[in-house]
Amino acid sequence: MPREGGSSGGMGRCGAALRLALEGNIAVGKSTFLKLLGATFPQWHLVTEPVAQWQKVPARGPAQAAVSSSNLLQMMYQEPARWSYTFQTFSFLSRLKAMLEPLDEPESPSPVQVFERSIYSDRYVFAKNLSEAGHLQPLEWAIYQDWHSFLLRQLGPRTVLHGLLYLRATPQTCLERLRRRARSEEQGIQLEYLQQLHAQHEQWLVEKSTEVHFADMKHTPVLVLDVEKDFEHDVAAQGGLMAQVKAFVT
Ligand code: DGT
Repeated sequence: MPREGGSSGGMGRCGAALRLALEGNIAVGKSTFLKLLGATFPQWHLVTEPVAQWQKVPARGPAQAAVSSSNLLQMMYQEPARWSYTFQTFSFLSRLKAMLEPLDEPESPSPVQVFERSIYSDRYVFAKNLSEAGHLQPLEWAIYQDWHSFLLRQLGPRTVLHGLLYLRATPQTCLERLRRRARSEEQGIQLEYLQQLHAQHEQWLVEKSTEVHFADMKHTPVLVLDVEKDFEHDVAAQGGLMAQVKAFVT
């Protein structure tokens, strides 16, 4: 069970499936990478990030009827000081639900589950960064951390990941990919924000200087995958990346 303090190591499984998260900066190529994993390992269970849910959050009237919807992603980018805490509660909840969702076929031999981002990047990349940038008030950051730790301790082994795949590229490259895909909510994103998120990923996954509060996650193996060079249309690069993932899980 994940608990505060102590340590453990190795890619030990809990239950049948090996659970991995795919981490990396905004627009680094996680969705493309996930599709590649799906094509290479068709028996794996892949869970995409619910960005569409964040873009259309239903608001409910007194009788619980959906009266309208809000684009929380856009609200967070437009007014970060007002909406960051709300965003992090919602993104955490959607990530937790995805993680706790039972597999469709519990008896199937699906040996590996891969989640696009995780309840850990929610805290150790995004919420931490928003706190350091002053968009989460100290009180909000304290409350976030309190319920995050409490819930994960209560939920125990089901919230443990056995490995982390870190897609790594420079912030400049991510910015170019972000501009190319032109998601409307992200128009105002500047290089500085991607540099901050890059630094958070590096501290957490490479330098290991971020304090991780869960014993079962302190020594989770990390596979760093260099995707500075665009792999989307490069079959040889794709083969190299998939071979690294295969070696990591076996
Ligand atoms: P990809 O496939 O590597 O291009 O990845 P994206 O950009 O589709 O997916 P991702 O996870 O980087 O995020 C989608 C959008 O949501 C992006 O604008 C960043 C934002 N976002 C994701 N998670 C969080 C979070 O926990 N907090 C905040 N503030 N923003 C987040």
